Amino acid sequence: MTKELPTNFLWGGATADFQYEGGYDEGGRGPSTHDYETNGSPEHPRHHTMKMPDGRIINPKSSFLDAEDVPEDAKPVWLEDHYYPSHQAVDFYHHYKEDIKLMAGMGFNVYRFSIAWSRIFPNGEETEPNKEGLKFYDNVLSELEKYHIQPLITICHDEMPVHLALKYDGWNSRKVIDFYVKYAKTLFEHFGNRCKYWLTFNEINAVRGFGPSGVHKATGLSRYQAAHNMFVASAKTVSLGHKLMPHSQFGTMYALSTCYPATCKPEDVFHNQAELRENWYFVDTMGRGYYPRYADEILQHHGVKGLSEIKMDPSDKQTLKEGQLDFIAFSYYRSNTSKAGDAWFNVGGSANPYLEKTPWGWGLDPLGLRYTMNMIYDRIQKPIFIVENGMGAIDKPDDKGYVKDDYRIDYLQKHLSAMADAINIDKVPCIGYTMWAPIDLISLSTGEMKKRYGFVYVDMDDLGHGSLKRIPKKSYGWMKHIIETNGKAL
Ligand code: BGP
Repeated sequence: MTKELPTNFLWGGATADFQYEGGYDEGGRGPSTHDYETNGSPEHPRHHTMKMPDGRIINPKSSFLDAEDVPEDAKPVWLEDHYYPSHQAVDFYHHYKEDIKLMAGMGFNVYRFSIAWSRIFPNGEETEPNKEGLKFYDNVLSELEKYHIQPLITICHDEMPVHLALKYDGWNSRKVIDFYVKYAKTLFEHFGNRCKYWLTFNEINAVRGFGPSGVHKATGLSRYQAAHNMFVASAKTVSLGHKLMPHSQFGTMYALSTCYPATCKPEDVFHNQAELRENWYFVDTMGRGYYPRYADEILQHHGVKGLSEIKMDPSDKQTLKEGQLDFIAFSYYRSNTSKAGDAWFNVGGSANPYLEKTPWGWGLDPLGLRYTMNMIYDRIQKPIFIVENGMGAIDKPDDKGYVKDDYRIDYLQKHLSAMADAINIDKVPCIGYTMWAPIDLISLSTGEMKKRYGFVYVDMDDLGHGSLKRIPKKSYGWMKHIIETNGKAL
């Protein structure tokens, strides 16, 4: 069967502001929750306790404010003099012209990026947006238009102005819904005629474990309250977007690295069904516009009695119904396994003996991508969009900075072939594919540079030292050819 894709298929790459953009104190940008993360160097592990500006001590486990994970022996410290990855990142802020040209060189016709909320509303509560912040993204859009690359904008990628996290406890508060909708409306009024595809949130289902909620004391209840408030914020935004921009299309992005039962023992299979529902809870509610019948079961896994414990407004039901998503966007990197007795959201998963693994233990599973695409479409009959997939690896440049990343080519070849089979053989409608991440940037989970994903090498190390020079890798030319042939060469 041919691997050639439909003519209107969108090919591109995806990035997130705090891992890529830098310029954290330029152009009037306010501090974002991500600005308070350390890097992941051995001397200063990323999961570090730190003091927030208001004196509270937090441990931003992974990328989020989550106090319950502070280890008992942690010594609270203010890490003022340490390197924070989001401060410079790889400086797209000053390299956007060069980077977009490199993307165009591969033939991209879509580029997914996130807007930094605190660049538009520095503390989240202002009534007027920051003009310089809008101007920066205007410039980015103009550059994309020059090369006929259409944007796919993530409104909120795991972050918020730190002020909203501190003052309101992030998404735990309904007040943040209004701040978010005001922010989204500003984007629609300003960029609406230049962008068709929008994502309201990145990996929203991560809220259940280590999520991007800005919640200070994360408990089962506060996490699921945050999720509810995010559902409502997303639905309001989708309805508003449809009204202001009749041709717009909305998705939310889910982390859907799938999960298999560790064995065919019925108890493991049954446990795995519930583990999968942990994610479907988010997809079903936003894709269908109402909470699924198993919602209470999921909440009980997290110590919440049921939906009756979540604070809702009487109008929320209608809001969710009206603000359903147009497409389902997801990230896929690997698959996991689960067995009876495993903790919920066991993202590391039990070992799968049939899969090879990356240096970070992520099981490589291209067929799992095809399986996931089918599962989503069977469930929610709406188009899908693969908005993240890629291979984090330790690249070793030669003395000219050139990286021969055959392993990445192999990973992408297999995953893109599986995707083409899902589209051509299984008839799953898929709008496009944006590879994470076209240019090397900072890893979310490790805060390091050494876990690289790009088609383009960036000369920078874990502590932010380097020339920031961009050098295309071997995979750059390979991907260019795949896009040129619209997948036929896979
Ligand atoms: C997703 C995030 C991205 C990105 C990616 C790769 O969860 O949406 O922001 O970083 O994962 O993960 P990592 O950087 O941890 O390897």
